[in-house]
Amino acid sequence: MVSPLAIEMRKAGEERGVMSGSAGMSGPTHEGRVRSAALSHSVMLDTADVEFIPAWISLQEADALFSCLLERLVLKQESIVIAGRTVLQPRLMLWMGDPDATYRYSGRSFVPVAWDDRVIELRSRVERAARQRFNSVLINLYRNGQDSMGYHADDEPELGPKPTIASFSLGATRRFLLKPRRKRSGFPREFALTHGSLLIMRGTTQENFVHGVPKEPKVSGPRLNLTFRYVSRASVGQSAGTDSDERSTSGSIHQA
Ligand SMILES: O=C(O)CCC(=O)C(=O)O
Repeated sequence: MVSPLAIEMRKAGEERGVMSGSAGMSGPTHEGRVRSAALSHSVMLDTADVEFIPAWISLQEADALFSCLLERLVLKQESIVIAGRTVLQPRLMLWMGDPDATYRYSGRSFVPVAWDDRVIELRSRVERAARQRFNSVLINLYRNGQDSMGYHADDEPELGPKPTIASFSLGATRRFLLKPRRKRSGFPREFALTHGSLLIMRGTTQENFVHGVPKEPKVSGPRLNLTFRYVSRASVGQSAGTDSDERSTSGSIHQA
C-alpha cells in the first residue's frame, strides 16, 4: 500500500538561490532550450525526502560551466566488483574531495583527487542551497544514452545515517528513477534531470529507496553529474550500508 503522495510545488525562493526554471518531475525536458516559470518541487514519497530545482542556475551559466568542466576534468572508466566479478562501470567517473575523504563502494576504495577551482566554487553554492557541508563529490560522465547507472542507494557507512546528497546535472537531460527497496505499486517515480538542475535527497531517502539512471538509446549527447557528499570515517560503524548496490549494471530496471 503506497502512502499518500504529497507533492508541494512552490515558487523557487530567493533564499535557495534559484534562478529561472522549468520542467520537473515527469514533466517536459528543456529540449528546445525554453524555460518557463520558476518552480522547485519538494517531494515526500513515503519516507523519501527529495527537493528538485529544475533550473537551479541560468542556461548561460550552465552552458559555460559544462564546457569548462568537460575540458578541465579527467574522468576514467573504472572497474568495480559486483558479486565477486570485476566489471567496468558503464560511464566515466572521478572522485574529488578533501584528502581524507576516501570513499568505498562496490568493492573499491576511491582516494579523492584534489578539488578543482571551479568545482569548489560550485560546492559553496550547492552547500548554501542544501544547507549542508560537503567534503567530496562523485563526478560521472555519461558519454551518451548507452551509459547508465543501475539502481543503488548512497548508503555506504562513510556517509553516516540519513545523509544529504546534492546532485547537480549538466548536459543532456536524463531520467532519474526512484523506487522503494520493497516493491510497491505506483513506482518508480521519475525526474527529468535537466541542464543546470539540482536534486537534493535527505533524511531516510537512502535507507528506504534506491535510485538509478537507465540507458536511453535515443540520447546522443553527453551529461555530467556531480553528487556532493559528506564522507567521514567517524560514521563507519553507525550505519550498516547494504550490499545491494547495482550501480555497475547497464541501467536496466531491477525489480526489488
Ligand atoms: O547521474 C545521476 O543523476 C545519478 C548519480 C548517482 O546516483 C550517484 O552518484 O550515486
